[in-house]
Amino acid sequence: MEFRGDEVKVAIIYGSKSDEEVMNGASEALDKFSIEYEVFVISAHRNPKLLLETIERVEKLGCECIISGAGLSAHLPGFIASNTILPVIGVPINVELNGFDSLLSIVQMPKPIPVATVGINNSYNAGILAAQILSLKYKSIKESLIKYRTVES
Ligand code: RP5
Repeated sequence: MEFRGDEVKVAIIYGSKSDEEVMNGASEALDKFSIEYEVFVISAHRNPKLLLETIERVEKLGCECIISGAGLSAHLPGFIASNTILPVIGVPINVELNGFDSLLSIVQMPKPIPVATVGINNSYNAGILAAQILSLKYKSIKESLIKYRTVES
C-alpha cells in the first residue's frame, strides 16, 4: 500500500503547552518524510476524559502510531498505551531532576503495556522511529529513510 499524504498517520500528544518547544522536534522529523500528523495538548491528570475521547478519535482518524511526551511524573504515554494497541513512542521531557523522573515513569511500564521510549527531550528521534514503523507498510517512506540516513550520517 502506498502512503497518501492527505491522511493523518501519526498523533502527537503531549501533556502541556510548556512541552511544545521540546515536542516540535517530532513534527520536524515527520515533516522530512511528508508524514501527516495531528497534535493534541491534553493532560492525563487534568483532563483524563478528554484524553480517552481523543485516543478513540486518533484510532478513527486511522493513525498508525502515537508519539507522546510529558514531564515530571509522566504517566501520559503509559495511560495512552493502556488504552490502545497502536504503538506508543514516549518522549521524556526534562522539567525537574534532569528529566530522570520522566524517563523512568515512561520507560518502566509493566508488562504487557510497553512504551517505546526515546532519550530525554529527543522528540526528533520519536519522529524518526514513527517513520520507521510506518516504513514497514509504506515503501516510499522506507526509501526516503534509507536515503536520509545515508545523506545525514
Ligand atoms: C506534565 O507536567 C507536562 O507534560 C509538563 O511536562 C509538566 C508541567 O506541566 P505544566 O505545569 O507546565 O502545565 O504533565
